[in-house]
Amino acid sequence: MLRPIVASTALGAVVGSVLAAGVLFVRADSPAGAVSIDNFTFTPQTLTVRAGTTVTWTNRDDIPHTVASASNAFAKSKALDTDDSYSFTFTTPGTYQYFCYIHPRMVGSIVVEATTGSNATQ
Ligand SMILES: [Cu+2]
Repeated sequence: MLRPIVASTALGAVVGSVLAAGVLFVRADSPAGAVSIDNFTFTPQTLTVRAGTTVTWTNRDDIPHTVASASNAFAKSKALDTDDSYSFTFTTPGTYQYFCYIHPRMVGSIVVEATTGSNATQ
């Protein structure tokens, strides 16, 4: 009767280490950018990243905010409560203006630069 339990525990350990390896791979391979939302302001207001970067917005304000592309380049976030975050991976070079659709005067932009091959700095 113990055998299935042991087998399932072993499988759990294998799946766990595969997931851990996956996280390490993603971290090493895809750069990250961060924008914080505080006091009705996106900071930095303009963030420059390389193509392939995952940008994460985190709401540090005590009221909900959102992130929406001015040109519908990416799906808009839901309303982010305090400490909620929203991420999008920018793969195409360009300038992406965005705003908070609850407070449309809150604007920011992400500038995505082309990767320059193997000499690109990490
Ligand atoms: Cu807002």
